[in-house]
Amino acid sequence: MPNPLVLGGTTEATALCRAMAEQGLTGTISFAGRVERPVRQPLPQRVGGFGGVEGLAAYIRENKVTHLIDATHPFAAQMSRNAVEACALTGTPLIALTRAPWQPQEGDDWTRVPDIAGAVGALDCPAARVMLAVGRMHLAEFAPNPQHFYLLRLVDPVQGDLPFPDAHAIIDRGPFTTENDSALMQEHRIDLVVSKNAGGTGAQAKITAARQLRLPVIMIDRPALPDRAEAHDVQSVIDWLVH
Ligand code: 3Y8
Ligand code: NAP
Repeated sequence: MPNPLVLGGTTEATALCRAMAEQGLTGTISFAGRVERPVRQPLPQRVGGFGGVEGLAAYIRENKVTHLIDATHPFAAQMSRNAVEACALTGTPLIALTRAPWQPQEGDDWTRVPDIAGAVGALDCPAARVMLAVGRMHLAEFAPNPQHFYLLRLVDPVQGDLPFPDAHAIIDRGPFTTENDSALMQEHRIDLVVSKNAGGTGAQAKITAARQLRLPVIMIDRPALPDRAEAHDVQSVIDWLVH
């Protein structure tokens, strides 16, 4: 019986764990512990870092993990790099469950930047009303542009002050809906959106809403990831796991 470890934290990881449980498969899903209450999962879960590559390799050995499934977010690049190295060290089969990046469509007004720093650079512009929906971890990097009003969306409240003089934080977790994001943008008179190119559906609402409202988007490209086997749907991963 396979004993997989799923690196989670995405809509796809949750869907995978639900399908595995429905098909009578066991395994463990892992979270970094970024938020107070990770979403309930149909498989046993563990929370917290492993302690780098060595820590993950030790976890694999000690828990007799037979397969590693990296279903983390495309921006969780460090975790994905560690997974490739730990699986090479321990000879553990690895597959990534990932989703294609969003592509600009008719009506989109994207300015693509290579990383968070590129987005900060693109915000060196006259005062605007910016929807900054990139989570909490990189907020401080956006401090150099205090001229803007920022509409923030966070999973958990920030302890202490926000790094901007003029900001409003919404505490909410996705997946989000287009109508909700469209209403939010109109209510706060947003005229610019900043987003990671997360792909998938959970974070996509603001991109669709921006298109409908004809708002420009600063789109942050994904970090480069090492080569590894990849699947884009849950059943392919399960077929890989059981065969
Ligand atoms: C802790 C685990 C599920 C997973 C759902 C997806 C969809 C909803 C939309 C916006 C964008 C953002 C953020 C976002 C979304 C899904 C997915 C996704 C974006 C949870 C979760 C964990 C996290 C961590 C969190 C980060 C933050 C990023 C908020 C669970 C809810 C902005 C990414 O406060 C913090 O420290 C938050 C940190 C990493 C990025 C950042 O830099 O701050 N996700 N998000 C995981 C762990 O501990 O290992 O509780 O469900 C999961 C989800 N968030 O099961 O349905 O699949 O992407 N997550 C981005 O895409 O830009 C919000 O607001 O429009
Ligand atoms: P990261 O920068 O790639 O990883 C930093 C460190 O966090 C890793 O080296 C590891 O610590 C720990 N870690 C990350 N994911 C983990 C997991 N699933 N289980 C156990 N430890 C984990 O990761 P991140 O960008 O902070 O993302 C953290 C979590 O949030 C992931 O589960 C990811 O899927 C989820 N998430 C992230 C984003 C995003 O925008 N980054 C969006 C949605 C969801 P050790 O080195 O100690 O093992």
